[in-house]
Amino acid sequence: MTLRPSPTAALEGLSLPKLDHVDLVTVKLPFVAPFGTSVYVWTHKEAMLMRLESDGVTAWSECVSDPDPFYFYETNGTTRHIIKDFLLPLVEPGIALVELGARFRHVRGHGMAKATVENGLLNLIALQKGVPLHELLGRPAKRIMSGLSIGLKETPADLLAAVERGVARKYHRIKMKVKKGQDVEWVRAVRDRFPDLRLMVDANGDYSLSDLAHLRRLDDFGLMMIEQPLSYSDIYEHAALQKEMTTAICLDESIHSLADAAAAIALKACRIINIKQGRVGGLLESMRIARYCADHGVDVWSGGMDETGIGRAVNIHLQTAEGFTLPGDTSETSNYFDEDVADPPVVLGADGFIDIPGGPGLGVRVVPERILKRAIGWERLR
Ligand code: OSB
Ligand code: MG
Repeated sequence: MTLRPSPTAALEGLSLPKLDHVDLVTVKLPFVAPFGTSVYVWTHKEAMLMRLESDGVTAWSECVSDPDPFYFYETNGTTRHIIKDFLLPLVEPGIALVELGARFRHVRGHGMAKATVENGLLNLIALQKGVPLHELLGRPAKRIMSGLSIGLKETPADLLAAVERGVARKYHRIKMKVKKGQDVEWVRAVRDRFPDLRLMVDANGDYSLSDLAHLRRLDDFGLMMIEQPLSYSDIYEHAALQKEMTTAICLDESIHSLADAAAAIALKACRIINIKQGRVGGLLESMRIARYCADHGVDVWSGGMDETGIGRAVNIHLQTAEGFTLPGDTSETSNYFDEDVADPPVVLGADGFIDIPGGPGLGVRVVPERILKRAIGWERLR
């Protein structure tokens, strides 16, 4: 038997830099169009950004919480509270990054808050070393697969037009949101028009097991997967559903940690997992989950939270890690924003792939004037 290095081996020798300043900056950016899901319709992105400064080097990270608890329990209010009162006090210069992980485990849950701090520190360390984030993670560069998430639309014609635009851009797969009463016939309309499209649906937990007969009708459409059909907190009932459906189930909301992923796999609750680095507490836990899934024959992709260019870049670097076998929710910046806070925007190549932005750290440049233009709150924590 050959012993493989742990998925986070490259990070084991790192220690934390000193921090001269830490700020939380909340920005509000209009979406190019409302983003509808079974749980809410968002018209703006309200993102809490973290700015770290150390010896003249500035590193940014993005918290993926929303102002509301409609997708996930954390909100911009709770993430601020947890970061300020519990996580940041644990960040001591000179301690090992792995020691910080151990300290963070004392705080239960609140993965989005943890990921914000961890992402900021990793970006800062990468900038100080002059290496791209994926290199700090121990991963070689590669081109990243793209995927589009299409929100609920007013009419099937609007949906078909959005799918058509995605197909023309050469996205590697298209996901459409569904909800009760807006599912089978809408999927049929897309499938009839695009017979070979790599297509999947996301219900954000809108169904229950009593909808089994209805959900099984989705098996006719050759979908890549159905994402989170049942409750946001369930694993067990998804196992019962997966037994009765041929379409692969993908879990999103239910997976907060490696332990959750292991439970879901042991119960055969899904065949695919959506890893959002924010939802699971950061890049290190994401890499552990992806490795575990690879070892257990479960496909993984990187989810998105309609991030600004900061969080979008983090998701791109993450996808160099072992185990990310499927295209994720990584779309062009222009799908959400006319003007982002960071440059360059994400743009697909002619073959639908995304190039990792070049240069140290995230490889994107946060534009101060755009931050000032979009800022609705600024708090100095240190
Ligand atoms: O369920 O994957 C989801 C966006 C916000 C909250 C939840 C979800 C989503 C998306 C969009 O589907 C992902 C993206 O394009 O970034
Ligand atoms: Mg989802």
